[in-house]
Amino acid sequence: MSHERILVTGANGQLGTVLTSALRAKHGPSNVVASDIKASSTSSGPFVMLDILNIQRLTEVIDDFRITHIYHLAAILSANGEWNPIKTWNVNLNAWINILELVREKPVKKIFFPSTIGVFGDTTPKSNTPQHTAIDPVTMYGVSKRAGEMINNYYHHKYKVDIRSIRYPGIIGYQSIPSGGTTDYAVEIFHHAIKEKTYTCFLEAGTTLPMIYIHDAIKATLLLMDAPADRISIRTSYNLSGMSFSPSEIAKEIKKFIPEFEINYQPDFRQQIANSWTKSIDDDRARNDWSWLPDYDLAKMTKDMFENLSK
Ligand code: AKB
Repeated sequence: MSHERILVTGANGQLGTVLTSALRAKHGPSNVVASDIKASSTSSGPFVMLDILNIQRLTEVIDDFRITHIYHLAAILSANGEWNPIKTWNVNLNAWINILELVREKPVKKIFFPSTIGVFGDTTPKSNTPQHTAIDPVTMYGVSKRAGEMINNYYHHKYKVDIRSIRYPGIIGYQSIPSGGTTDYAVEIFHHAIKEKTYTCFLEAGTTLPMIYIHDAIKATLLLMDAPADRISIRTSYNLSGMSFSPSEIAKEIKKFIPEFEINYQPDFRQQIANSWTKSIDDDRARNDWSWLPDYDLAKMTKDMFENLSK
């Protein structure tokens, strides 16, 4: 039986929903407490309503459930973050610092912080982006996540907190429709293809971005969190790569399943965000340190998406 008592914040989100299920399958449903600012429609284990900025409530939850591990997924993503930058800073960074301060005093052993390819900016090399490189993000999402990465490194070295983190590419999954991100098109496109056989994309045809299938994102998270501490050489956040493609390339792949599918392009403000990000990622450190290897490329992911969405 697992000795881990896990808290997942932002558990109703795109990654949270699937990660909570995976953790429950691994550690037992009662050992994984899901939390979110909004009520949950599913209840396969304990759930608490939690505004991540409410420190008193957070303290109660950690104490009441004797939490030993935290996966802090609550965040405001790149596109939504631009509508309210100060709120984004508070939710993405100040709430994280509150958690780190609490963790120093509590018997919490390990914590997980999701970072993003959104930390990369105009000065970052666009192809095969190295782990250590120029990082000048242009969105408040990227700024707050980059600050979080540096805070991770600080708390690890100063207070020995066992913090682990991944820079996720855009995540694609069939379990939910994401909102507020720049890579959301790559999920929306499947739903529109099935329902309407057409999709109007908010990015230009040739905008290549790093992406990852949800199963690989979960696999990487569990691998990282299970790795022995002496294998973790990056305490800011690990680069992670799944695949890279553009809207026109995914549309071509979708046409193999729905030949009449048509894509149109109407770029909006998210195009500028996407242009500041990189196209492909060098994740050698994740491969060397905790044996990371993705299972899905564009073709395999597209097939799996259609199989699952058609259920
Ligand atoms: C977003 O588009 O904001 C996110 C991300 C890449 O972190 N999906």
